[in-house]
Amino acid sequence: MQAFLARRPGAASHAVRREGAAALRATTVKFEKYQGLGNDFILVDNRASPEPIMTPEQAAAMCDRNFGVGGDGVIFAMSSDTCDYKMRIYNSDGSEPEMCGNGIRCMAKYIFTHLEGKTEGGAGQDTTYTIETGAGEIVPVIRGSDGQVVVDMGLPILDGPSVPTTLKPTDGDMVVKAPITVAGQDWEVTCVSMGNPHAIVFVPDLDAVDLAKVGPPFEVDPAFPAKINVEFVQVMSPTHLKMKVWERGAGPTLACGTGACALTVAAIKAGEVGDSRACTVTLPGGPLEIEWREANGRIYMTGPAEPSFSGTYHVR
Ligand code: ZDR
Repeated sequence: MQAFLARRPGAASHAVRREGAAALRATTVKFEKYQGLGNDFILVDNRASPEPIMTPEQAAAMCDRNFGVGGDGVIFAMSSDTCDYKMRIYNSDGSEPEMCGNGIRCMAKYIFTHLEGKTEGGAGQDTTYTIETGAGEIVPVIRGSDGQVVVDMGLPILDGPSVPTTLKPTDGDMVVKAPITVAGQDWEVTCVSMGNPHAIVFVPDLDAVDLAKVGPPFEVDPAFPAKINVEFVQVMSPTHLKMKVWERGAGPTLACGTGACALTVAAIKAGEVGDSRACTVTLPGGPLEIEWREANGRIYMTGPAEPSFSGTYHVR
C-alpha cells in the first residue's frame, strides 16, 4: 500500500497486478455508472474492505463494452484513515493509475448521492471532500450553485526523472519540447506529472493527428518507463486549448482531467500561451476550466460529473 503514503511520482503501482486482491466471491455486485465529459466510470461501494473487492482482471472484464457494463475504468470508494474517503481505480485494461481527474469528480457525486444519501440542488451549499489517492490528498468541491465539481488537483510535478521520463531535461530539470521519434515521425514533447504521467505534443492541426496510429507506440515508448498518457494539443488562443488524448491503459477516451491540467501547465512552460494561467480546455467530450494559480502553485479543475445508470453486474 506504499502507493498511498504520499504523492509518488512515477509510482510503480501502474500495471502491477496485486497478488493480494482476492477474486470476488460474490456472483453479483451493485454499481453506479457516472461520466465526466464522456469519460465513463463504474463506481463501487468498497467501504467494507481494505482492498478492491475485484481483481484487476474482473474489473477489466466489467469495463468491456460488449461483454460487461462498459467503462473507461472501475473506481472503488473506500474508507480512509487520513481523509474522508479513499479512491482506488483500475483502468479498463486492469492496470492501476495513481490518479484520475474526471474519475474523482464522478466519485464526489457518487459519495454525495449514494454513500451519504444527499440530494443536489437543495440548499445550494458547497460540499467538500478530502480523498486519499495514489497522488496524495485531492480535494473536490461540489458547487452548490450549479453542481459542477471544482477539484484542487495539487501541485504539478515538473522534473523529468520524476514524471517519469528518460528524455534529457531541456529547461532546468524539466523536459520542454524535447525531440522524440515515435511511429517514424519526429515530435516535440513536454512532460508533466499530475501524479500520473503525461506527455504533451503541441500541433498546428489537431484533425491531422491519427490517434489510433500514434497513440499506442507513444504509450509504450521506452522514454516513458511507467508508460504514458499522451495529449495532442492545438492552441486556439492564449485562453483556449483544444486536445485529443490517448490514455495509458484505456486508449482514446473522450476526456482526461489530469491530462487537461498537465497540458495547461505544459502550455505555459512551453511559451504557447504567454502568461495566461487560466484557460478552457476543449476535450473530445466537452470543455473543462483549468487554472494554475500563481499564489499557491496548485491546479484547479472545474467540470461536470453526471450519473447515467445503476445496475447489478454478474461477475465473471
Ligand atoms: C485520464 C484520466 N481519465 C483522468 O481523467 O485524469 C485518468 C485515468 C488514468 C490514466 N489512464 C492513467 O494514468 O493510467
